[in-house]
Formats: sequence, C-alpha cells, structure tokens
Amino acid sequence: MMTEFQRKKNIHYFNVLDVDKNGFIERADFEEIGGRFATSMGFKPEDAGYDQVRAGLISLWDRLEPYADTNRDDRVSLDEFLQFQDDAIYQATPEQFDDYIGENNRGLVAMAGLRPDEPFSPAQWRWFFHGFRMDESQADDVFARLDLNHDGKLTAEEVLAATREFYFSDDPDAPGNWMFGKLTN
Ligand SMILES: [Ca+2]
Ligand SMILES: [Ca+2]
Ligand SMILES: [Ca+2]
Repeated sequence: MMTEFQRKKNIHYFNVLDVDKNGFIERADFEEIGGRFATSMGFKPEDAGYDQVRAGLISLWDRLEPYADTNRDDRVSLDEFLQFQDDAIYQATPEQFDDYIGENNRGLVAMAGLRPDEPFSPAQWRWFFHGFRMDESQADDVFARLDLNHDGKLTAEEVLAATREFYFSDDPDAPGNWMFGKLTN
C-alpha cells in the first residue's frame, strides 16, 4: 500500500505522462513525448535518430499497457495506473523494483544517446524536461538537487537514488521528490 504522500507523487507522475492532459495515459502520449525528446536532441522528423528515440518511448508504453490497462480500452486511467504502480513498485521486492526501474532508467539513458555508464549533463537533463513537457525552467534546479556529489554530472546511480526516493520517501524534503519537477497536486 502507498502512503498518502507516495500516492500524491504517483498522481503527479501520471499527470506528467499524460502529456496531452486528457486524463488518460495512451500510446499517443508516448508518441508525443518521444517526438519532443527527439526534437530537443536536435533530430528532425526525417532523421533515423528521430524514429529511434520515438520508438524507445513507445516501447515504454508497450511494456506498461498489457499490465496496466486492465479493462482493455487502450488507455490507462488514473485508477489503473495507481493499481499498476502499487503492484510493480510497492508490492515488489527491492530486487524486482531495481530491475523494473533500472530497465526504465537504462532505456532513458540509451534514448539520450548516452553509453550505459555515461552521466547526464545539465543540457541533456533539460531534454528530459522538454520531452515530458515539464516546466523547463526547473530543470537546472532539479539537476542540482539530484547531483548528490555536486560534480555537475548526473550518473545512473544518482538517477536511481532519486527514483527510489521519489517512490518510497515520505520525507517532503527528499531531493528525489523533484525527479519529475515540483509536485503540484
Ligand atoms: Ca493522454
Ligand atoms: Ca483502461
Ligand atoms: Ca554527480
């Protein structure tokens, strides 16, 4: 079971993924995120890289949809999403969580064109904010919060630590709460 604060953060994340703000997560949201991500990386729609980045985002939907869309209407409602997150994250063992989230994070790193052990720079982190239609003016501030050793780079370990805090911490001051921008709901 999620605590109230964890639930609030998952609702925030749902709203981030619902980029067209129609109240459901659908394939079209991931297509748009992918297109925005690719554009911010400098790709044009006719470039092979554009399709690769977009396909990477759509693969996240393809992994979510079979498990989360329980009433099979090709879209994931907030209730379906919260149930899915509860199963995948809060009922999971720490190893299952690391597998699930680690795979998502590795996918993001690969989409950004980075090697698995290559950290995000502040500029690359801004792509992430642009792609998910988050408030881009917050990107540098969030980067600084998540950059735990203050070396100006965000490693996979730092992103995983932030992700873990985003999902599990009940501390309102935990830096990882900022992973998907300032909490709004
Ligand atoms: Ca939507
Ligand atoms: Ca559904
Ligand atoms: Ca760092």
